[in-house]
Amino acid sequence: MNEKEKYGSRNSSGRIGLVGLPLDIHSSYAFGPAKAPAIIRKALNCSSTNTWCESNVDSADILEDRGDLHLEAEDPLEAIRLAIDKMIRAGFRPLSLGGDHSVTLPILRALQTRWTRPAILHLDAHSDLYDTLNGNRYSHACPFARIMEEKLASRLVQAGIRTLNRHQREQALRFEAEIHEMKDWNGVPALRFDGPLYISLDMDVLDPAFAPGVSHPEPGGLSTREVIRIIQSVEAPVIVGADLVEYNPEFDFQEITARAAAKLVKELAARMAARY
Ligand SMILES: [Mn+2]
Repeated sequence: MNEKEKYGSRNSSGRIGLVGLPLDIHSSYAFGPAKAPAIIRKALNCSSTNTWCESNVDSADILEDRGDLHLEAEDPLEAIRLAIDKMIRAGFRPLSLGGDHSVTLPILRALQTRWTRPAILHLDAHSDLYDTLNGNRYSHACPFARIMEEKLASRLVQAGIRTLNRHQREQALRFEAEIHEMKDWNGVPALRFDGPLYISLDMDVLDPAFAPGVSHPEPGGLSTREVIRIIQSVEAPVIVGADLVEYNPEFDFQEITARAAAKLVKELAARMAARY
């Protein structure tokens, strides 16, 4: 098997479609993630580095850029669901650039077309399990409560979490979320899934030292290398999609966070393309 066959984007699970989701109306504190897709793309294509992933595959060979969605619609979350559904029907697995974390709910709704109830690996400082925040049930603090209520995922495994309050601990119990909290961190855990897996990566899972450009920086987080290690080592027969959300260029410094995001996009793509 040559390299192209081994890592080829046209494998049986579908090509990988890069898509930008410029939306931040469901942010609760600061706006900015709507501007993220264009800036992450710039970092991806910056000649300061190359397009290769660490696992000897060229991201340019496995990623097909489908551009940004236009989300001026009255119901942008429904517009995302429709667009992702269309991508999946066209044979793509979505790799999306957020956008705030509210985008994950419509993506999970759309995935059911082809992948019924995938497991979710959610990397974040926050569990995003609020029933509602500031009166908004579609807030970026709530997507995983909605996803679990709608039974869109078979398992919810969260890592990097370091902001649980009483309400969110109750919600985690209610939804049987499996949480790897930072307070118990003892190196990258062995993460194993028997069926299709979706990965949702909030940039604030990284320590603010590695990614200052987020709306809700939370000290005590992961290094860029630890997140890469999680992506490279997670075991699952197929990764059906992934999102990278909550990059806020308004708070970035020297494009540190944009470059970390671009690096993680490449490693997510490589992991999605790999056959296990
Ligand atoms: Mn977060």
